[in-house]
Amino acid sequence: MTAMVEEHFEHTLEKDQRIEPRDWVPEGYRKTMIRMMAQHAHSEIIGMQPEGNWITRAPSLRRKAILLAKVQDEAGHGLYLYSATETLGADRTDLTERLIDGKQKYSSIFNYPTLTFADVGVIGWLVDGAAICNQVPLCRSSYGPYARAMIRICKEESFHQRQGYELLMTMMKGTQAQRDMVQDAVNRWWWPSLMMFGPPDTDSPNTAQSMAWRIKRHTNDELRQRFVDMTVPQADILGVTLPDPDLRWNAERGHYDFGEVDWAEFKQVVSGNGPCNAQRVEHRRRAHEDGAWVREAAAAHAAKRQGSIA
Ligand code: FAQ
Repeated sequence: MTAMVEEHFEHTLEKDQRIEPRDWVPEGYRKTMIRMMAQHAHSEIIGMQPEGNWITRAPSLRRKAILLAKVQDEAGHGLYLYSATETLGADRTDLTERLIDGKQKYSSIFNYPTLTFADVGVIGWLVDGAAICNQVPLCRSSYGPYARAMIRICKEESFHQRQGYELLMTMMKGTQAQRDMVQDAVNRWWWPSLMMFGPPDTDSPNTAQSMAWRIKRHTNDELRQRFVDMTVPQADILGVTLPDPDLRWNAERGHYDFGEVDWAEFKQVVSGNGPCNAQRVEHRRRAHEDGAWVREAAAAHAAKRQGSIA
């Protein structure tokens, strides 16, 4: 029996088909998928904060409506991904508690502050751009519920990326002060965006196994390079400079060369010591505690309905 289910798992991967919740999976596969989906869900939920910070201060009704829609989409992505983790037996309440107790990670990028409205544009352009670059290949990830979630999420991320780029285009056509604001935001967000792809391949403990299980389809460095190649021409069109003196086209490689990411900073941020880690987690904790009465009311309502049906 065990040999048969193991064979089914291996065959499914070999044929590049999807693993579904009903299928047997090795314990390591289940744990890896839950970790990755939970971290992704947490990132979407925590990721609402840096931009959400600007909803009340958006410069026009149009920008406010767009930003509100984007942040709502992020909440939707988070909930969708928590549901995907539940198909593998995880419990959403438990995952939320692990997040606010600092036991589970979320993307390092959301621990940086949003100082001006240009940051909203740069998050759309660079952060959503990096997210798309990382997540489009995950639409072919071996775990069915995650791969399917990625299809919808990527479509929405793509709208997010365009709204950011359009916002920046508008600011770049404005005053010198607006152009300076955009450049300043690019200077602050460029390197943290490159960190979103994770540690270098030589220092990435999970990549080899996740590639073998076809959970990940490319390594961290491959995707980081793809992002740089995609973004440099966009920066030229926008008229901003990317803050890397080593950035140049390498005709031999057919890619842009770029400087070394500050991995010491990355490690600091991932281990909880970034500029906004404490604030982000504390905000999430408060929202969770303030929402307790809603969860209780929903549970009471569900119990009552079930009673009346029975
Ligand atoms: N930040 O061995 P690896 C978004 C952790 S969504 C924090 O290379 P792996 C949308 C890693 O988890 C952004 N931790 O790990 C949006 C592992 O942890 P462990 C989130 C990081 O899994 C836009 C350890 O380091 N996207 O932006 C980071 O093979 C705008 C060792 O690393 C996803 O989650 C990091 N940057 O590769 C929302 C996509 N990098 O084992 C709002 C799915 C690594 O200690 C506004 N995830 N770590 O628990 C992935 O593709 C992968 O999990 C990677 C990491 C590539 C992130």
